[in-house]
Amino acid sequence: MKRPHEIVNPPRPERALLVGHAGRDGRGFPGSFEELALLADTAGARVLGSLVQRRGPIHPATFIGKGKLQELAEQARDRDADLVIFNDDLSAPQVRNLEQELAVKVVDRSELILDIFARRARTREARLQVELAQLEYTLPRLTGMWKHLERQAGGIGTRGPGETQLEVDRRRVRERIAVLRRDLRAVERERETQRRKRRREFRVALVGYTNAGKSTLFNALTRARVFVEDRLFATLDATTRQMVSPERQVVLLTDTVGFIRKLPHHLVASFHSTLAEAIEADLLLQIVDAADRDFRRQMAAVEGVLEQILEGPRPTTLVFNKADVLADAESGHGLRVEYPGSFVVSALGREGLDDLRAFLFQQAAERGLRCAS
Ligand SMILES: Nc1nc2c(ncn2[C@@H]2O[C@H](COP(=O)(O)OP(=O)(O)OP(=O)(O)O)[C@@H](O)[C@H]2O)c(=O)[nH]1
Ligand SMILES: [Mg+2]
Repeated sequence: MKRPHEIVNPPRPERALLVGHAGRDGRGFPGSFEELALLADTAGARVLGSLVQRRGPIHPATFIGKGKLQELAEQARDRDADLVIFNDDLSAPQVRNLEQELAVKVVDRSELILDIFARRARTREARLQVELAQLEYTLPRLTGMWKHLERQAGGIGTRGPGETQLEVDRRRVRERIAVLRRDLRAVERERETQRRKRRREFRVALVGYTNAGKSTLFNALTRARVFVEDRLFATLDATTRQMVSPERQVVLLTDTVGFIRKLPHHLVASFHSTLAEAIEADLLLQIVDAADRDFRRQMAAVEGVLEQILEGPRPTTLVFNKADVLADAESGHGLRVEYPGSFVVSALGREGLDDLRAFLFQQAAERGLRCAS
């Protein structure tokens, strides 16, 4: 029999209000703001409601204007919110001012994304990369945050007299960053050795916006069982599998982490070892959720991240996924006309995959010929 103290209640989801400034992302604003709700949900929060500043400049001290701030404070109080999530990055002083005014925790979009990555990181490599990104994000924000705590630390193990708490905190963070960088370099060397063995093979990486269906397509093409979920950032690691044609042609396919608008640049930098497979691939397949009305902006965001991580242009083939939920067959045809050389498939419904497979093997064969000559 269970004793009462053994009954564990699931943690209460944090109750969140979302805040956006419509002037920030131009026409992309509704999409990026809807996405914030998905991010909050993925992070385990319950979204109570949202508040949008439609016009006006960014307020340097509190990001939103005075009137909106008052409205937000009332909502937070009336609806018993635990936290407020902003769709844009905030400076350390802005967070401090807002927390003072609102009397609840304030989190920005980057922090939310970092939090999701931290929750979802399973492998050692992913954990190291996320922690590095989180600390890099925190370091500049430590500035002045602890002014009220500033005091002489002194004593054993500190640098000596005159060091303030802030300096101690900063130094600890920097030391930890150095350790993480060193550990990650070791991981990267290991992967590099693995990759060298594969260098003769034709390598294809699936890249694209989070939730586009990369892992579903990867599983369908390789019979792997990579984790799939209708939430953001289901995948944080790189998985590579072989595809072999009846003629024994081999293609190496890699599934990896997805991208998003305003992806914190620390994350992109620290995920270098996971993204290395994509960085070195012979061909990129950019998977696009054709059923998302924002897919063109999502494509632009993906291309932006690719530009950051690749040294030059890379052969890329577009794969429009989720054809099963497109309004009609016409829209699939329209996409193929608009983007010549692209494929329209349903990874879930396993439609259009034979053509895609044939294309990949043909590319591999052509490369084999090039290499042999
Ligand atoms: N209707 C439909 N849904 C699909 C299709 N392909 C994938 N999905 C769904 O889309 C959601 C996301 O799929 P994933 O394969 O996890 O997407 P991903 O691109 O790997 O996402 P991340 O790992 O988060 O970047 C899941 O709920 C899938 O079932 C498709 O062809 N049609
Ligand atoms: Mg995935």
